[in-house]
Amino acid sequence: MLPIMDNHTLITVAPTGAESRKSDVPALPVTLDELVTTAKECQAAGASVIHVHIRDEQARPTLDLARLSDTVAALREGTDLIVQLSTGGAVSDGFPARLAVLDAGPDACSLTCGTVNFGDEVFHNPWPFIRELYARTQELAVVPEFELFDFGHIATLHRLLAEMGSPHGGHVHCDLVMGVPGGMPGNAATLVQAVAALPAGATWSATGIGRTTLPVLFAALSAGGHLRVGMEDTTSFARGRPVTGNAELVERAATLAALAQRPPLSCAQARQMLGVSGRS
Ligand code: KMH
Ligand code: ZN
Repeated sequence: MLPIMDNHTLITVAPTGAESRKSDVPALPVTLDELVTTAKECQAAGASVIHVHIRDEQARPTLDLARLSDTVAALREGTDLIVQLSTGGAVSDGFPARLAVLDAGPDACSLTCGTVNFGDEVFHNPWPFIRELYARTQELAVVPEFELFDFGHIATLHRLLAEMGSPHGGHVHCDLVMGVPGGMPGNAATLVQAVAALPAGATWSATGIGRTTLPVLFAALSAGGHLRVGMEDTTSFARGRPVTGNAELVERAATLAALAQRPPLSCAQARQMLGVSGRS
């Protein structure tokens, strides 16, 4: 029998991000209530991981620790989703605040493996910061997901694992973030090359930003990968049709995964695959 991860699909939802403005995208979940509501809907639709960025009272991105801790608690209370906090934050966030995210006690966190041009900005992830963040995940028993925006990030992931050993939980899971202006393009040929370069035994998901969403989703499914979807990555459902909520993106991913004979993993199965411990 195939291992569960080979005939099922992990669906991660990234509902908010740090880039879109609520005033431009009214359906974006920015309050804690909106986030928990969308999280429940997305779990029901087939998501098992939630990648979390939060906003302040004015709906601006924040890494405020008390707010992050409340968010982790509320998502645990309201859902079974694996709570993965973003350590990327917004491009304007400094390294100390990004490291401190782990003090909010999430199950998991994102860990980007290199600096990348990010539209007109730069998303800074120098090697010493990557090392420090990784060491902190190991100390605090947080499972990292390695975010890979470009091929150099894959080389850095190999270096990180060689120098610092396995992640907490013992399993390497990567997310290919494709189609960022400045990163690798979001298309099937690039995805296949990137997957071939990943560490042996790693599992991977992929997401395509903006109009690369669908090409990357179909390529990931056909190459045996997992999926990340959500309004962090796209605010259009189809040409000229804005997303009305994260759940419809998860529903579409779950439907396509089921058609591909790899239905969504449950939250418990996702925990097992990623090495995230159950909640006590
Ligand atoms: N908002 C981007 C600058 C992550 O969450 O770890 C970084 C990002 C990656 O979204
Ligand atoms: Zn993010």
